[in-house]
Amino acid sequence: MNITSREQQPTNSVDNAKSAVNPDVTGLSGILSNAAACINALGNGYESIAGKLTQLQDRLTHGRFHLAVLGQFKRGKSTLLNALLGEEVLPTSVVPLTAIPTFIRNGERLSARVQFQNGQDQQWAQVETSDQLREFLTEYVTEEGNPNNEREVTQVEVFYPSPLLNQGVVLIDTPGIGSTFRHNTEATLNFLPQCDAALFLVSADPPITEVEVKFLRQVRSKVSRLFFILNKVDYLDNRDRRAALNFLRTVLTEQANLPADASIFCVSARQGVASQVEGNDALWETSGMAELERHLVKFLVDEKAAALREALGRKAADALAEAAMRLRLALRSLEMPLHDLQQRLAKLETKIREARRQRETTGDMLAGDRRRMHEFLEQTSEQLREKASEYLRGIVQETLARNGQAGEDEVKNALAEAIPGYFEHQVGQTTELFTKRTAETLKPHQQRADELIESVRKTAAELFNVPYHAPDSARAFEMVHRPYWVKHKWASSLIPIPSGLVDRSLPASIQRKRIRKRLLEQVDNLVVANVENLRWATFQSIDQTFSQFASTLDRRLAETVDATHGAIHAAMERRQSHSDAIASEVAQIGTATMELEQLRADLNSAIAGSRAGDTHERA
Ligand SMILES: Nc1nc2c(ncn2[C@@H]2O[C@H](COP(=O)(O)OP(=O)(O)OP(=O)(O)O)[C@@H](O)[C@H]2O)c(=O)[nH]1
Ligand SMILES: [Mg+2]
Repeated sequence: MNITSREQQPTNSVDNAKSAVNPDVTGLSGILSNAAACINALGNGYESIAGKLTQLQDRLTHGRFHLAVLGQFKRGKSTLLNALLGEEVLPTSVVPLTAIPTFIRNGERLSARVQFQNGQDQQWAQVETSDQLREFLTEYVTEEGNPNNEREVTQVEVFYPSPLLNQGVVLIDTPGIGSTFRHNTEATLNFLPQCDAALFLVSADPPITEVEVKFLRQVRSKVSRLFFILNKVDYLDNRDRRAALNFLRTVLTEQANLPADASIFCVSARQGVASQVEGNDALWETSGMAELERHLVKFLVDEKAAALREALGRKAADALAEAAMRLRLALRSLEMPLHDLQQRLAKLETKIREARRQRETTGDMLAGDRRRMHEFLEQTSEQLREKASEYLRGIVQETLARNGQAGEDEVKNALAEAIPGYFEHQVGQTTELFTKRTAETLKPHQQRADELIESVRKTAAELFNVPYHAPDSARAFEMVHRPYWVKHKWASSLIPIPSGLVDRSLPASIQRKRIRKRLLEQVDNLVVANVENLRWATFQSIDQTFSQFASTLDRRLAETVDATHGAIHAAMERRQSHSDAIASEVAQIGTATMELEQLRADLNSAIAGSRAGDTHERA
């Protein structure tokens, strides 16, 4: 094992603000890197925005999609990741263990990098075997090796060659919530905004707890794409497994407001690891891991690139807008007489309190609209069931009538031919209907949300006499579509009807009647299955759109408050403590403001360009 010593990273100083922008780099990624360098050079108060931009740029370059495993302590999160990787890379234990979020990325050879709180040091390990890697990680990511995070680690990255990680997906092992190590819960809650999707893990034994339900609600407000996993099913026989699954489903539906048919994967991560180590394919299937892996691969192929680009573009635009507003407010706050500044700040604080009260009212109205949208979906599905049943039953009757001798095979072929086209058409109509209806429903909310955020920005802008940018509604709200269901394979095959002894002894006409009856019953089952697929996918789209809308609103409001109140407050503190340094700071901010404005304009045209089909930098 080769562990390098801590390396010093170059630091940015205020002096290089003018040279931070490199005119030679272009495209979305170049703009992000210039914007990060420019903001980074501003130093105090801007570190988080600069850090955000650097991370976004990095993720764009590598097409990195953050898929985290979340859950209560000891549910088997690290074991599940080991099963997916095919080796015991991450430390696991019977006591609460993982303490630091661990990012597992694709790499040509096994290695790990640890970053520390001072942001300047890092430690690398190049290793030969997964055992060595696990030993190294134990020193940094576990309660055992790094109690209370006394080593002041912020992040650990593991580089590992794996086909699952090939396409830029980053799997993230997170500390379990709810253990006596409260800092582990905090580490995971702080990490949630970085998740693009998550596997929410509970175990069959013990069953889901109140702590987990509360955590799930928090997760749902931050992560819109979730997969549920019931782990440790090897403890249970088939009957108990069904009971555990039913219990989980009831809790998810009644207490976490999830749809009754949300997909839940039953797995034994422990058997999954064993099957990988032994190369036992049959055990990989029976452990449930094979099905989970297939589902994940499909999700990543279908949705990763779009989801990532959408997330990164929006996050970058928000970060730049926030920085621009902050700079202008800081400038005014530094120039204004102190007494005046105090009075204006007090007025802004009153406005912020009012906006927070209004946000609560919007939340209640959104919940009502989401419920009504679900009811409308139920009605639409019921109508579609009736319509589809009538249509497909018609095909059965017609095929049988066309030829008195037509049997099961002819009917089967006729249905297999008709079903995909029929349901594809219904998908198109349903998508159109719900996209339109969701847009109509959310439009007034969007207007109110814009007004709310605008009112805070406007108050700050007016009080401090700076121009303000109205929020960009089109970018803030986008309907969530789930492309996978459009590519769904429709259920269209009939189960062969066994002709029993009784049937064979009956006259031919009665035999045909019985076959027709059974065919019609099966048609009804096919209708139920297909309509159900469509209903469930639409349900998810609605739910995700509403959740995303609410969490976007919260994020925008919090960022607005931070960008206005935070900047003014910081400037006031500087006025009170270092009045002699203010003149040079004012000049510096003036230059940075101009640079940033140019970068914002560049970014907006780059996003517009990529939307219009410019796929040069596609993640
Ligand atoms: N029987 C059984 N045990 C499992 C399974 N998955 C994990 N375990 C065991 O559960 C214990 C906890 O597993 P970990 O993977 O460390 O759990 P974790 O969720 O990462 O725990 P924290 O990092 O503390 O949050 C270990 O003893 C595992 O061997 C499983 O599918 N079946
Ligand atoms: Mg763990």
